[in-house]
Amino acid sequence: MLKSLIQVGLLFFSVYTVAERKSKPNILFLLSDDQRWDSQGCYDNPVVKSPEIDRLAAEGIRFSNSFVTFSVSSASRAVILTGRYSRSRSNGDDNLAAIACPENWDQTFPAILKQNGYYTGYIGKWDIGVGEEGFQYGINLFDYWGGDRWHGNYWHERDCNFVINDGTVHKKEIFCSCVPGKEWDASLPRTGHQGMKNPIHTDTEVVPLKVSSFLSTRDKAKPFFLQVSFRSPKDPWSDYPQEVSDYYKDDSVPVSATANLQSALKQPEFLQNSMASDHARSLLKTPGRLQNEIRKHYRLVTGIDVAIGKLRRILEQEGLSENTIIVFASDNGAFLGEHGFWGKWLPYEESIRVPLVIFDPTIDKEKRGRVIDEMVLNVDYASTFLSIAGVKKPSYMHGMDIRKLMTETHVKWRKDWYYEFTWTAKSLGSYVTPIVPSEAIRSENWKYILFPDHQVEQLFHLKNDPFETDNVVHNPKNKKILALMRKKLSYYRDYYKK
Ligand SMILES: [Ca+2]
Ligand SMILES: [Zn+2]
Repeated sequence: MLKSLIQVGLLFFSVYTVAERKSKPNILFLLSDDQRWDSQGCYDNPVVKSPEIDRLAAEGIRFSNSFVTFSVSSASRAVILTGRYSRSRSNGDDNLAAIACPENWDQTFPAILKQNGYYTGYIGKWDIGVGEEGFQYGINLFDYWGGDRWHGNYWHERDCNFVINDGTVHKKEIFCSCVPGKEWDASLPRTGHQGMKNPIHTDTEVVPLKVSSFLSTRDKAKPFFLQVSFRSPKDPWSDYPQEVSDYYKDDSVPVSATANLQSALKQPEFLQNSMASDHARSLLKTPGRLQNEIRKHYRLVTGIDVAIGKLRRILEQEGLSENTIIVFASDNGAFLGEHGFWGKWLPYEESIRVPLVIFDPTIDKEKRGRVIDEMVLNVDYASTFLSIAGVKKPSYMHGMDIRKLMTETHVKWRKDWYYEFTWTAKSLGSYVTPIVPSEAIRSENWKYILFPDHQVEQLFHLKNDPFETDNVVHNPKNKKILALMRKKLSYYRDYYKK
């Protein structure tokens, strides 16, 4: 009896592993650029129309507390790629993507997925590493390469290399060959439609075209991983697609309680004079201007949404919708005038908090359609992708496996985490105002911020003060929590250096 049970067990075991190997899920990772968490309907935005993301959240899982550990494109993308804190390789100033370099490319998650039988592809903004060397790095890392130069273009001509190249043979020639324009830096590929002959739009039209190209040229015997890095909704915000140009025209757009000059004047002087304030101040001075800018930004968000709808239909047509996990996130947030700030970089919520929606058709139906409140980070994505592929997380990766939260109950999870921003923008030259470096500890209830160059500390009680308006660092009542936060910061700073 026992013997036959063991035999049956063994039989089941071997059948299971073969079936599992055959049906490893595909992963479609959609990464938007500079999109804060609350710019979509499913995150309670009262204005933005985002039916496709909302549906993805309703059919999948939405994460209400999702953050980035380093809030700027290049660094966040390198953190995602390596699953490591930036500090582990660099103190920052010149090469933001120093943790992702050719010497450790085989330690990144796409390389590991490839080693484990995945066919891999990349489409859109890359922005990791410096110049041609950085592109070369991406080209070597993926089977299909559709990465674009710099931030990528909003508008392309129909016969542009980026649009027509299939991403498998002439990988180096795939970059946009559209004529540079005048309004944007002329040394970069043109963004915007002015002066172009027959343009199409990057995110709503090019992305589905490129994804179809990837799907038709891939090795169909293998499961795939495809990362799509959207151009939207990063500035310039005037370049939204024509098909959404009428959206939000007549909508009243609410702005945050701290998007005003009074809040701006409350900030320490070094922050008021930093790059984060340059643009916001001028917008806040004229009523209505900020709302108009936000309308354009929201059109770009809806442009992505339209593209996601097209992608889901393509997956359905290809018979891939039941075995393809879709992950939607953003590389960093964006201020919309809060505290008089613009851009990102600083450790306030608007800058570090991003959307995360995971649609996983392979998990039980009753586990879907949920909201998960645990704090998840961009440094977790690499470990999570490997977990989906059934690959053990290497010890050098700092992140946690988000999929555990999706499939298991009572998961032991982080209660706080470390934020780092070591870059000053000095490498961009003297024409930009510097960015102020910062570090922070973000817990469920508190945020502690250190501006190391100025030795200025801030402490916010997030539960009572979600808009971070009342710095209680000097309140004697908070002595204990302040001491704890200082200790945590110095611990994490050293820990991630290794
Ligand atoms: Ca970005
Ligand atoms: Zn182009």
